[in-house]
Amino acid sequence: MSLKLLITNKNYSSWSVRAMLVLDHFGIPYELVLGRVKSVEVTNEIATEWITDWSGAGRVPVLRDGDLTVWESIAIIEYLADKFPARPIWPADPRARSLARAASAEMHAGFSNLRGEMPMNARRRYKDFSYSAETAADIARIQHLWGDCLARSGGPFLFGAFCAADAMFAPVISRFRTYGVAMTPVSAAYADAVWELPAVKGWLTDAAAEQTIIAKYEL
Ligand SMILES: N[C@@H](CCC(=O)N[C@@H](CS)C(=O)NCC(=O)O)C(=O)O
Repeated sequence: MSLKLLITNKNYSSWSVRAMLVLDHFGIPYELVLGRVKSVEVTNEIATEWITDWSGAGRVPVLRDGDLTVWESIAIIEYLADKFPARPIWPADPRARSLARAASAEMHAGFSNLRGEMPMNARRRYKDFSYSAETAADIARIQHLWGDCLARSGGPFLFGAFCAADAMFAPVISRFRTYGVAMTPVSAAYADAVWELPAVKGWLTDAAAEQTIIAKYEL
């Protein structure tokens, strides 16, 4: 198999999950490889590879296609869209595609308060989790953005059919569920639609079964 995706785990590694969902949802064959980070203390580590042997950036995900190495989740997704043009990884309509890319770029570059205060932990559920006003603003912006996209497309996914933008936000849905974030009815229906996808169900089943524990993400 020529494509290999290096990740650390499926429970905590939100950027890994984004690339993995694109591969899984669009039926692209690949080999999953588990990597480890020198600086992170992990219990029950089962990784076989040092991430720094794959990428100087030292972060996951990393995609290898033969002698080509691509890092950064969004660049990996763009590479997959280029390599598999018959798969609708981005919307076909150029206007919708530009908005899907804008939403994905906003996710990739932003929402640092949400990401910092609510690390992804797909299998955990917290009650009465409190968060800062800055994180509340991130949550409001995300739900506003989803509402705009869904109103424009008619749903059930942000741009009609599931695309890369939905993969970029799937870990946010996981965070909302983990930390009990209240969602608008429109956001909740969108989250439910994403959670019904076979690729998402597979991710969550695997995450729940993982033995790896990263203490700093167990709040
Ligand atoms: N901007 C990068 C972020 C990648 C990233 O931060 N990955 C985390 C795991 S989700 C990581 O490798 N953390 C290890 C570390 O920071 O040492 C991307 O989009 O791929």
